[in-house]
This record gives sequence, structure tokens and C-alpha cells, in this order.
Amino acid sequence: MTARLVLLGPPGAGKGTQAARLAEKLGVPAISTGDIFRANIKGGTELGKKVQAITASGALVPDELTNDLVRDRLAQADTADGFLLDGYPRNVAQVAALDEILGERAVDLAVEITADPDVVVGRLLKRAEIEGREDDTEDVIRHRLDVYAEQTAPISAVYAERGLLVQVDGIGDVDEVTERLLAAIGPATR
Ligand code: B4P
Repeated sequence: MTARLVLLGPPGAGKGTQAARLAEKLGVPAISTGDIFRANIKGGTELGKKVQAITASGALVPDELTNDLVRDRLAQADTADGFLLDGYPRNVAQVAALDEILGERAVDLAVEITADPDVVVGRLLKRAEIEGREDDTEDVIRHRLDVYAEQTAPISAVYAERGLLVQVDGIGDVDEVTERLLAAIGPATR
């Protein structure tokens, strides 16, 4: 079975949460650009130093850094039978970069998790209490939502035009959302 999936949705919709669950069920690696940046920041790497202030402000990391990172990750052997991209692509230029990286191995499906902005702000503020993520303050969360609306939301139309978009309601119990996602993805795995 292969599944080359892209997970879309606003900050706090549940992408990271659901990506880990779906990856396990589908037997493909979940690749989160946000997690990769955070690991580099924690490890004090050159990349981490370059992106720390950017991610803390809620802005997008420059495309050239992000695209190179994804290109390297998708060249690894564990992606041969599929992958789940979480948080990438994040703007229309990154969609073009991903097309170029994948070539013939095009994406099977883009799955958008939808959620009301008020709900996602509440979730992220709750996470702030637990994890203390630098970009989970109310001001930065609002900025991340603006960046999402301006730069990331238009991606859905691109995949919809290709007939590859499904939307799944991200409101509700985590298990319930996983079930909805698996039902939506099912036909795209082969
Ligand atoms: P990300 O790590 O992608 O952060 P995010 O959009 O907030 O999503 P995340 O996956 O963490 O949260 P989730 O919705 O799962 O990006 C962070 C930063 O990295 C960006 O701002 C940017 O600077 C940079 N970056 C990343 N990718 C980039 C790219 N491609 N280009 C440029 N820059 C990039 O979960 C949120 C919370 O909700 C959790 O606490 C979870 O427990 C809770 N939750 C989830 N589902 C729930 C449910 N059903 N009910 C209740 N709570 C739920």
C-alpha cells in the first residue's frame, strides 16, 4: 500500500496530533517541518539558529531553507512506500517546489482539517500551559492564523483544482477526528 499525503489546516486544527496517528495506521512516516525546525532549535544547529526568531514570531521560514530540508527528507529510503507531510507545503510556491521534488511520484491526496479560529486559539493556549512553546502566546497565535489565511489557505484551491482535496471536520474528540480522516483517506491508499 502506498499513500503520499499532504495534511493541511490552520494552526491548532490537529495536524501534528493526527499526523502521528495516521502515520502509524498507514505505515508511512509523518514528516513535520515544524517538528524538524523545533528539533534543530533545541539541538542548537546552524539551521536552528537561523530559524529560531522566525518561528517564535509566527512568520514562515524562508522557502529555500524549507524546500531543501523537505527535498533531503523525501530522498530517504523510508518514504519509498509513501509519506504524510504535516505543515508542508505552506504557501503556493512550496506547492510548486514539492511538485518538482516529487516529479512522477505525485501526491495522492491533500487532506484539510478544518477548525473554527476561536477553537484553535483555545487549544493552542492550553498547549502553551503544558508545553510552553515559544509561538503559543495569544499575539503570536493570532499572527500565525493571519499568515495561514494569507499564505496557506490558498493552497487548498490548488489541490481542489487537481481533484485531490478532501476536507475533514477537526472539531470533536481526537479519536473521532482520526476515524473521519481514515474514512476520507481510505480510497486514496493503494
Ligand atoms: P507547526 O509545527 O506546523 O505548528 P502548527 O501549525 O501550530 O501545528 P501543530 O501541528 O503544532 O498543532 P496541532 O494543530 O496538531 O509550525 C510551527 C512553525 O514552524 C510555523 O509557524 C513556521 O514558523 C514554521 N514552519 C513549519 N512549517 C513550515 C513551512 N512549510 N514553511 C515555512 N515555515 C514553516 O495541535 C494543536 C493543539 O491542539 C495540541 O495541543 C493538541 O493537543 C490540540 N488538539 C488537537 N486535536 C484536538 C482535538 N480534536 N480536540 C482538542 N484538542 C486538540
